[in-house]
This record gives sequence, structure tokens and C-alpha cells, in this order.
Amino acid sequence: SSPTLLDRLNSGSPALAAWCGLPDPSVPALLARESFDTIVLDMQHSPIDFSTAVRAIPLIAAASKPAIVRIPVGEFATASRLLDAGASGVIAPMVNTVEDARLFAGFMKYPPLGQRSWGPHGALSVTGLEPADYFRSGNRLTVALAMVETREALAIIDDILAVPGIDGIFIGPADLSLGLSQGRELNPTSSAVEDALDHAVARTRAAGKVAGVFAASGERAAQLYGRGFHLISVASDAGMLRFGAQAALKTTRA
Ligand code: 3PY
Ligand code: MG
Repeated sequence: SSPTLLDRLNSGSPALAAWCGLPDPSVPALLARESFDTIVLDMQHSPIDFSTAVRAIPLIAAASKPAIVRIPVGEFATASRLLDAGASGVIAPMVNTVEDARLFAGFMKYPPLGQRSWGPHGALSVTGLEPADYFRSGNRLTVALAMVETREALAIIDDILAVPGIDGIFIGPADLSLGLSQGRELNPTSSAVEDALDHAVARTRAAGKVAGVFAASGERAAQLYGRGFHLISVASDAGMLRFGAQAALKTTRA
């Protein structure tokens, strides 16, 4: 059987993700053909809605890449629906309590681990598995990443990591900078955030789970590359479009 997203995350070198927010499935379909390891669809801060995400997932899978979706805050039931559509992973933003983490894991994992309800219509075609085989392997095929991006979450990171069914964390350095500075600054590369990143990676590795982090550019992703993360975003779709446009114009005018 082909390697799972979790296998890829644990393979040694960090998985590099394109971060998509433009609300048309053709964008992740196009980026999935580049050498990204995975594609993230962001439903928290972008206009990507459920039907766009569901149409994008098989297009990403057609390029043999796992799709990861970030759900809106607290919409844990949507996590199950995205897994049913064939997503390989879900990132839940603002998981600030153990209760949040338990709820999230419950919607991500089949019994006895969680309470995910049966109905993986798109996941069967994406994985090519028969229902019984998908049920048997489903909890290993799907990766639950709880975002640690507040002071509260950072303080209970070990407890979040200990929740059965939580496969790892994903750090949001922008929100974390707001929290750690008590709202004084938006600075995803502040020294307080940098220290928190190293601490979070160490705790996550000690728990035997995976750590992801958001980077807004290749330059930032390169700084984070050797620091123990299993998953790093490299750039957003809109950012790549803008930088590509600027580069073409600059080259032409030079
Ligand atoms: C953050 O940096 O807070 C994020 O959620 C990344 O998108
Ligand atoms: Mg955030």
C-alpha cells in the first residue's frame, strides 16, 4: 500500500506544503503538480467553502498528494465531512483546551478511539480501499493536527499532545505572537515566538507526535527547516501569484 500522510510526516525530512486560499479548485490542482509534498486548503481565513474544498480534494489526490484542510474555529463536525470527502489530514485552529482537543479527535477517529460516524464516500475512491479495509486503517490514514497558537494552548501543550487521537500540533506563529505579547505586537518571528517554537517541537517530539508550523514564504520556511518540524508551509497561493507577477514585470522592465 502507498505511504500514508503520517508516514510521510515521519520520514525524516519535513513535508513542504502549499497553503491555498483562492476559492477555486483549479488552484490547488495546479499546485499539486509541483513538487510540494502536500496541499493545505484553508477554510479558516480564506473564502474556500466546503464545496470548493470537496471538489479540490480529488484533484489533489489525482496528483498523488495528500490534501490537508484547515477547518474554521470550533467546526469539528466539518472535520469528519472533509475526511469523508478524502482529506488525509485536518488542522483545527485555536485548540486552547483539552476539551477542544478531545472534541476534535472524536470527530477525526473511528471507534473505539473516537466517534467518527461511518460514511467515507469520497475517501473510498481517493484511497481505492474497500469499506472494511478503510475502516480498519482509517484512523492511521487520517492525521489530526491541533493548532497551538495561544498562550493558553502553549501552557497545556503536554496535555493536548496526550489526548488519544491527536496526531500532532500545528503552530500559528502570528496568533502566537499576539498571545505572547498580550496583544502588543503582530510579529511571527519575535524572540518569544522563536523560543515557543523550539519548546513546542521538543515537547511534541518527546510525545512521539508530529509538529507543523506555518511559514509565509520560502525564506521563512528555510529558517524553520532544520528545527525539528515535520510539516512546514512554504508559501500561499496568492503570495506565489503576486511574487510571480512582480518577478515577470521586474524582468521585463529591466
Ligand atoms: C497563525 O500564524 O496564527 C496561523 O494561523 C497561520 O495561518
Ligand atoms: Mg492563526
